[in-house]
Amino acid sequence: KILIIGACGQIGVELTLALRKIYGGANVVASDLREEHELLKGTGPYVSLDVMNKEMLHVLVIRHNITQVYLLAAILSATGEKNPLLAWHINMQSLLNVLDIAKEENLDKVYWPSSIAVFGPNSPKENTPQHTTIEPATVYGISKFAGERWCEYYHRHYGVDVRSLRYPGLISYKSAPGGGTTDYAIEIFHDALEHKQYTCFLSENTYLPMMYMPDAIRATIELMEADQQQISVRSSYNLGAMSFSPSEIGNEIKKHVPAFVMDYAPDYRQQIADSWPKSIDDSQARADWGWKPEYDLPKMVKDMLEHL
Ligand code: VAH
Repeated sequence: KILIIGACGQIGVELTLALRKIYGGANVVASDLREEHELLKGTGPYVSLDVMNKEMLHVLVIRHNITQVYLLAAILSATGEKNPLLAWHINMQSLLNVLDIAKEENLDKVYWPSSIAVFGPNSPKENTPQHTTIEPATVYGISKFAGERWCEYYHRHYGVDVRSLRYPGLISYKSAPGGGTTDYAIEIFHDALEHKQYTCFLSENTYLPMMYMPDAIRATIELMEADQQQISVRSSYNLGAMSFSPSEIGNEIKKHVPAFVMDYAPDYRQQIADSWPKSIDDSQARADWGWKPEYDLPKMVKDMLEHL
């Protein structure tokens, strides 16, 4: 059975629904600190869980016969900069709790997301390679990079089959984002439809690697279903789909909402975005387990607006 930790978050809701469709609702236990998300109600078992409570997590894994854990709970980049030590503590201890229980209970597989946020100002900005200088400039990035090192350690020393993807900024409409720097690319849709206006907290030419949620969910499942010998990266795979700037997504939205206007008021999140790559080289993921994105900017904008 699968346990999803952080099932009510932006990724968690969609990953829970996708996994339940494949493996059956009863075989996917959803958990979060928060109460059950509307979209999850009636689709399978839900338990309240604080992943920082290792004993509680261990009991839950045994009681529900869990054999795979997806750990999605984390403090994201923007929120993390407001509370550095809390973000470090939560992002690291939650992962260590899961990895150690995976070792003790000999779990089949573990999934844990990293991020392009591991790259810092000294990494190549264009087509950032899988292996390169990695000097994260945010607490979130530091915790994700350290987490990647721990994943590789637990795989090498204890044989834990933990797999990971460095997600770009993710755009979705089913569940609210959780305090990320790329959240502008979600807010812009809601404001375009409600107010036909959006004030962006990043400057107009801030290019960032981005991906539509359906691609991210499919990548996660394809990675987790790959044979072990296909996996050559046990830290975290670079994963890419597209890159765009606020003005580019604004212009694409304007094709559907002609009255839409946009202005810019960069805030503290501009420095975070400026420390990240503009585009990602994900050739290792394509070579190892056949990764291929399906959504580009026009296709994503059309789908987002149709659903919203
Ligand atoms: C964030 N959405 O902004 C996350 C992600 C690459 C961005 O890690 O913090």
